[in-house]
Amino acid sequence: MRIIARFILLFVSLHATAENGHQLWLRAKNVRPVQLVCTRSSETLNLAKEELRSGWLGEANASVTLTVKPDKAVKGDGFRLSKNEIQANTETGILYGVYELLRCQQTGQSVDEKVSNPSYERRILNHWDNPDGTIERGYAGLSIFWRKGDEAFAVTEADKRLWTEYARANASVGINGAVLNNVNASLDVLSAKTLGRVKAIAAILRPYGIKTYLSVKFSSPSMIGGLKSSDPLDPKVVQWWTTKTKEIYRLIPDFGGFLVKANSEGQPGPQDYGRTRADGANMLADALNPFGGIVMWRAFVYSASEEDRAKQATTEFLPLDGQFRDNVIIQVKNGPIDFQPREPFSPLFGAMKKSNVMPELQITQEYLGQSVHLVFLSTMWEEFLQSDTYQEGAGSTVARCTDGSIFRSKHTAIAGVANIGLDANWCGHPFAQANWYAFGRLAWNNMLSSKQVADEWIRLTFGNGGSSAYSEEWVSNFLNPVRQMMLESHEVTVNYMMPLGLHHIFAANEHYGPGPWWAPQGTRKDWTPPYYHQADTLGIGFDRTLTGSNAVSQYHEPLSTQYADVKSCPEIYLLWFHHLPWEYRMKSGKSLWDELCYHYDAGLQDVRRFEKVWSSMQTYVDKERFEQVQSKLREQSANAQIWKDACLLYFQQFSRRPIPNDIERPVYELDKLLIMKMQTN
Ligand code: GCW
Repeated sequence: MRIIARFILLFVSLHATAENGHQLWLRAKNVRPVQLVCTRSSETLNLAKEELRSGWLGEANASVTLTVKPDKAVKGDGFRLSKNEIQANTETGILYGVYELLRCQQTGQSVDEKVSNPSYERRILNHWDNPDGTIERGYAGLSIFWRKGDEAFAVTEADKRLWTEYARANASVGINGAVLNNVNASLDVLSAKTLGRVKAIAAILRPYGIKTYLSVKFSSPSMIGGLKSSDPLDPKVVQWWTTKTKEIYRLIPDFGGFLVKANSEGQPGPQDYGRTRADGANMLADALNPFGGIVMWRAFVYSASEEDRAKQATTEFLPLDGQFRDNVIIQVKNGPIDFQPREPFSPLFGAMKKSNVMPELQITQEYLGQSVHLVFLSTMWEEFLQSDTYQEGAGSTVARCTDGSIFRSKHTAIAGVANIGLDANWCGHPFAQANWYAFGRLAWNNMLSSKQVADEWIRLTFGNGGSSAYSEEWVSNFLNPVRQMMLESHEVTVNYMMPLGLHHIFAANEHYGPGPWWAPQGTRKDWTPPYYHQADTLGIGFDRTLTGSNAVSQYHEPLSTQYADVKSCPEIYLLWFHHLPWEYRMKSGKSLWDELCYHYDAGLQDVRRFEKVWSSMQTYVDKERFEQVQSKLREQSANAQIWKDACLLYFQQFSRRPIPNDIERPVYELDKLLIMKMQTN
């Protein structure tokens, strides 16, 4: 008996110390006492105080003053910070100031006097979670919000604990909104039971400054409301949404609003009734307006028409500019197609001058190795945010076009499709946590460098809880090489998946492995890779110049000319905009075919190098995370081999050229690759 008891104890204590990654980047240790001066008290301020007490690494017994008072230099939930004082217009601003102060301490930076204002008013996670608990494009377990079964709507203590941890993690990086369900919205979302649960979630998120939003199905009035139609101009439909919206606000007074995917990939929308997208968005916006709610109306639209898919969103939305209510924000994916490993920015940014426009980024790695590949997305987002649209002269970056610096938008926002699930470590891959972190940090400050973001994240996540742990040795042997690996990881992945502007050459619908050949009979052309790579014996690439789809014309000069001219088109976008002969001379002097081969091979070699980098980190990382990352990198490099072999051997059938001799030979046969299904875990 005693032995069993001892075993249980051992198991419990082992379990308690096993590192499962659940704490994310919030790991302060060796904290010191601190004296707090704050005359007010509220749920949010109490959280702020509690965070300071449990995370203070400054001078022992120092005194810190928290003051809520109006200050013109401070905007929204921004704050004024100094070593011993945090001042803000709002209580949430105080909380953000506390997290910033603690982050400085925990990462070993000095706390400089400064005002910090958010780049975007709304910094929102989009959860593609379904009511049955599954997650579309989720790779880290089931939903933290929804589940199926008898207990689906019971709000348990475990639920509350998890939602609190989730809220805290978000607030610590400035995220202040969560869309709780999939844009492919279920009709159940507006049921009384579901709204009851939303109310419970909202109650937990509220003190952390986070608003809840819902994705709604446009056809709800006819599908669940008993109406004959869902025509946005039908007064009964308007009335239905008005009543429903009131019901929601009765339950959740600070409800954020609706996210809508309409007339896109089979979803219903205003066009089903001969109305415009603006008619649809405005009808919902009017219902929300009395309560201060907003509509995020997605521009992810394309149909099986003959027009180049990359052009369709702009063709449809640009003529509607100026027709949307000021509480509508057009939510545009970063690129014109669909979260590909690399895309140029969507030409809608900066072009819709009379509408609120917000970027949608994808944190979940649908097209970037899911929860297996180590890919730090911050560099990709930085490249996007800093892209110059030239819409109002040089320097009209996407960041400035969307954050209110250039256009006087009533609302500014940015969304990221979440990578969060019930997995103990939330995101599947330990390094995928860095993408959640980076989204929040860039949403708060869209000028941050990825280098800084990576640096912070590594220190907080692997640094043993505080600045005292950052010896020079640790910095040079752990932090620097790991940060370098993170900063290179996106380019490396692009290299072994889709270099030089190639895009959408995945096998089947799971978007994981390579399938440049994938085109089952009867499948819509624009859902198959050959539509995108256009490889033939003459060359490869999608001609989007005047001789092709002329998508280049959607960009503002000088970009339009720059992209159209093969000489000035950046090589990272070459095959996005041009169909070129295999023997085309690249800037390196190599032929296009050879260059393609070198890119694929470099990607593979670099992942192998990452494996070695990580293997040398054993002494700096707990066993669990060390081994988990090691095993995932092993799989990533096996996958990179498959990507390289599949793409080169397949395209070689058209190029009819040898793979340069100094490149490692493919190890697979093409006919095996054609039938191979790459596993995602
Ligand atoms: O990227 C594609 C995904 C779909 C997704 C869609 C969208 C939610 O493959 O799974 O649906 O985009 O963004 O609406």
